[in-house]
Amino acid sequence: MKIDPADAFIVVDVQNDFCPGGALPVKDGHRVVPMVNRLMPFFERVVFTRDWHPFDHISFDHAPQFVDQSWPAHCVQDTPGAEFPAALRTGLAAAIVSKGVDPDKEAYSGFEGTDLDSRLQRWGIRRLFIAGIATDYCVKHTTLDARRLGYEVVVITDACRAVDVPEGSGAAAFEAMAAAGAMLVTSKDFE
Ligand code: VGL
Ligand code: ZN
Repeated sequence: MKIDPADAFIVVDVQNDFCPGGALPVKDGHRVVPMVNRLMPFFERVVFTRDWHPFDHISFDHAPQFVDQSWPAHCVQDTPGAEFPAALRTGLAAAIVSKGVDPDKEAYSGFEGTDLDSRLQRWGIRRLFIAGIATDYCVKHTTLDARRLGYEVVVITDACRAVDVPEGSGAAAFEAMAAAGAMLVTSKDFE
């Protein structure tokens, strides 16, 4: 891949609660960390999104069903579960965008209720490279919003991990992103 100054790398919700041992563990979530670390230096602009919920967020449920988008309490503001994994090279990020902050609203997309679009516009960004967790929720919704907003989007598939409940929803999400005009690549396309 040839990267230029109009490109930005959006790292979606690589947070402790989405890794093994976390409150809403995504299988092999921690595996994206070394990949993201390797990819970040290719970009002048890196943005981290983070799920940043109040303790009483609307999506939290004592008997979470996942398929109906009710979840165990996760990524509660200022708790260890909401932090980035220690191994993630957060110093390379130009910005951190918090979402899901409103107790009454779900927000899977990094653009929803945030200044992400205006920041990217200010930097002159036209193309987004996207990776992170979870493929079938925040990666998908961030990608679909980016396409609606007119960005070119490249999803780095092997640097994403899915909730995958029901099984296959991760694969279906990649199909939906491709259908919306996102290009799918792997981290091997960077060297
Ligand atoms: C996410 C479920 C609930 C995500 C966030 O980051 O994909 N998934 N909240
Ligand atoms: Zn959430």
